[in-house]
Amino acid sequence: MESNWHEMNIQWFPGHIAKARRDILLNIKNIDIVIEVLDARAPLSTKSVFLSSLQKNKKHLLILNKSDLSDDKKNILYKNYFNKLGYYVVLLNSKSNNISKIINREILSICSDLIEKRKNKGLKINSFKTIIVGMPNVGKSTFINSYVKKNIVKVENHPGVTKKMQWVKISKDLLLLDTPGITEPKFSNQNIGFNLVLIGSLNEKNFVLDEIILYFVDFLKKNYIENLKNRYNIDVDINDTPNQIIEKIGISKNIISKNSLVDYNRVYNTILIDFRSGKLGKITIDEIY
Ligand SMILES: Nc1nc2c(ncn2[C@@H]2O[C@H](COP(=O)(O)OP(=O)(O)OP(=O)(O)O)[C@@H](O)[C@H]2O)c(=O)[nH]1
Ligand SMILES: [Mg+2]
Repeated sequence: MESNWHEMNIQWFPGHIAKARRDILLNIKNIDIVIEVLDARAPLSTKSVFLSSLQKNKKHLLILNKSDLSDDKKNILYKNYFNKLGYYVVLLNSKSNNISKIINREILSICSDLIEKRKNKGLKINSFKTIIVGMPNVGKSTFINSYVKKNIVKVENHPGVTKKMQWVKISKDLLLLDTPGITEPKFSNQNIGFNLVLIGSLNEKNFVLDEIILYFVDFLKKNYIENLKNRYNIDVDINDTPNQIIEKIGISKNIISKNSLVDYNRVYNTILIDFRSGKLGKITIDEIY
């Protein structure tokens, strides 16, 4: 069987993403602020290489979204990490209801020099165009809806929901462009692809889950062993193999097939659902060095 790694490299670049990237290139010239939404559980894996390469002279705000699901300590580390690289950074839960205040304050501060310039030229001072970009399913449309306080664009819990670019008028002074999630045609290493499946940015239906979940269980054992123990009510030894841990989870949660053996596929899905929904606890899967 082909490995997941090979499969991933050929499957994750559908036509509408290639088109979205072309459209972003066409629109970005007229934009004042690029707002890139990352998933705080995997901020490095969801950081777009494509966007980094084209934003040399743009103001660039990173939203570390879903920070309600990520590790609080890592949130701070990543905020500092991206600040040092020259980005403006906001940690956010886009499902909370106070985000317009936070973002407005941030935009005014980011654009203070632009406002000054416009003032001097006698132009309208605080009218801004922003583009919302990021990988699939990171919460771009949720961010917009929450910002305007109404369901203006479509949100669903799977990747590839937004298919076309869409301008959203926030107020007479602020225009937002919602874009489909974009991915890289190739990733520099396999773990990035695995992490994108784990957070739901790539659809797990296109992959064989076992390799990904065994990798994840090994990561949990090394970094979040208490979460594993608490969620599944099991003892975990640091020398356990991922397969042994899967076995323990299956027995503890009674995920057993007709032949009285642990049903591995159902355990894989349980772990995936528990992680995505936050039931495994607040976890960040990208490792920062
Ligand atoms: N817990 C949590 N869930 C979030 C947050 N933001 C978005 N979500 C959920 O994430 C899922 C995807 O949200 P969307 O807004 O559709 O994501 P998108 O980036 O527009 O996705 P595409 O259009 O497919 O690229 C939905 O189930 C949202 O409810 C957040 O900050 N916290
Ligand atoms: Mg969307």
